[in-house]
Amino acid sequence: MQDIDIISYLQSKKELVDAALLKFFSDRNPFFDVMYYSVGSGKRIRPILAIASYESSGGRNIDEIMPIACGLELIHTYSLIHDDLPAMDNDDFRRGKASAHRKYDEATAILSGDGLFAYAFELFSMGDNSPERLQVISTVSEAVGPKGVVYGQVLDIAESQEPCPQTLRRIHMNKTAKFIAVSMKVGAIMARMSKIRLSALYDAGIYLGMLFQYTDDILDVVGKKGELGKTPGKDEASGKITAPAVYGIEGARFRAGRYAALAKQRLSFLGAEFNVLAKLTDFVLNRTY
Ligand code: GRG
Repeated sequence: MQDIDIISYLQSKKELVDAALLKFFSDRNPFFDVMYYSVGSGKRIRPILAIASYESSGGRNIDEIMPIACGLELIHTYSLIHDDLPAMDNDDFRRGKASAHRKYDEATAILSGDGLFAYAFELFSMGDNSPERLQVISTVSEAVGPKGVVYGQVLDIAESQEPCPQTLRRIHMNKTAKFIAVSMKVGAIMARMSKIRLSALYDAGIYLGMLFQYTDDILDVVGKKGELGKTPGKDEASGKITAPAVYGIEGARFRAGRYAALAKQRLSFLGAEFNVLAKLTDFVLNRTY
């Protein structure tokens, strides 16, 4: 397998995802423009993971995976819009501009989230009625609903919790890791990966997802979130249970490195085609945004 420049790889896949998203939001009713305001930027990590694992698993038809990849980004965007609402994290900025409820109003932001969630499932259902597609729909619903992201958010906003390793792990696992893992899994499902390999890939995705949230927490303290209009250290100041709050910055960095190693160990089991995901893991470990 040839050596991959991960930065160019991420850039080229992001461009493909951005173009597909634009297409899914063009020439529809005016509310699509309102929803697209929030969709309009972002790193596109989840769709890129779906595409990378589809291609690493032998998938060759990008049109088969792209609507699914875009659907993941819509659910992610929906979670960010609702996370920013005054009833939740109450953030005025997102992705370098005014958050949806600040740009429009709360009702519009709530409805944007509702619309993106339903539209995601329309995209997942596009194409044939294969058993793989049904598996994608059930796998994603499980990961983002009350057994996954929704539960993670419930725990994240709950007050007076002990900042202990168990609570931190439960929040990170549900809020972030399961969704990241499933983004990888759906790509492999669509490329018809065997069950035993799917399980190794999912485990790699969980470790990558934990790593992703650790680096997100670390960047909140030492990163450049302020440049995006965010308040650096906001999580820390509001008493949120974050990796640095539980382990300190150095402890959190050390554990992030361990998650990266575990993810790469599982990926190596899957073979050289998954090298791109190992590189992506290193990118997440060292990311500055
Ligand atoms: C059912 C999906 C769903 C949501 C309802 C509001 C809510 C419940 C959940 C919020 C969960 C949340 C905000 C998790 C944070 C995950 C995270 C690390 C976000 C940052 O992701 P990036 O860095 O952001 O990929 P960009 O902007 O680059 O896409």
